[in-house]
Amino acid sequence: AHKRQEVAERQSLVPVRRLEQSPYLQAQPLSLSRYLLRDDLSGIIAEFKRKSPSKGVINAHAPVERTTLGYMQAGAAALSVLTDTEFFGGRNEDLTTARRFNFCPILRKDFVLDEYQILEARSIGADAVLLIAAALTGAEVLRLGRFAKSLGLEVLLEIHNEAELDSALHPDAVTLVGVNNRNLHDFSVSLDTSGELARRIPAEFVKVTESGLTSAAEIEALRAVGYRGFLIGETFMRHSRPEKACAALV
Ligand code: IGP
Repeated sequence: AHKRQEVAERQSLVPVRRLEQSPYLQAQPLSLSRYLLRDDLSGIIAEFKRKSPSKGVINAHAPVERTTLGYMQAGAAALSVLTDTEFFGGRNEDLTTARRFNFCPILRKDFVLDEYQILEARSIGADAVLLIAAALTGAEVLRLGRFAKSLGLEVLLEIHNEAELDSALHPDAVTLVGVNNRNLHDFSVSLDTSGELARRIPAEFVKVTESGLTSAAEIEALRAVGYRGFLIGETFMRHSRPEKACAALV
């Protein structure tokens, strides 16, 4: 409900016709899925996240420019930038800053509820958007996913369990499926979630494992069961120089 209000307020300040004038709409977005499937890249999606509901402040000082450029130089295949302010301390400008300093795919991490936010993602320089199955109906995933696709953005559908997978997996709206290892109710993390759901996800979708990853050994174990994308935030961000933690893991 909060999110809807926040989006409505932004929309009255920055109407759709203004978003449509963004120079980023003239550029071709990069394909997150293709970058993750490249075998000369690491598959790591390195996240810029200042705080979270489960951990509070993780890193209040690392600058977006140095951190995201450092992530890419360290060998991250792609970036994830939180733009939600209330829970994650992010802003749209963070993503645009990351865009200016990088030439890899960027995932906009936010709670997407409507088309405006998807056009907004495109207008700030994102290449892909996250849709969270737990927060949307199957019909909404289909509608929003198709809209994203019409703008050239890829959709990463986030799931936590098989029921969400069954209700929201639309091949013409979704390109990547992300299994979130973090339980949204108690914030506990178990990589077994990814282990168990791997064989339920049809092969046409690129599999991404999200949250709680801390080591190269964990990444290799999940790669062996089919994951090609590894979304990592806190393990990097809790260091004063997150890009160095990324370099140490790649
Ligand atoms: C990263 P971690 O445990 O490495 O910091 O997790 C990412 O998976 C997490 O930030 C995330 C998230 C989300 C944040 C996953 N899904 C949805 C906001 C909204």
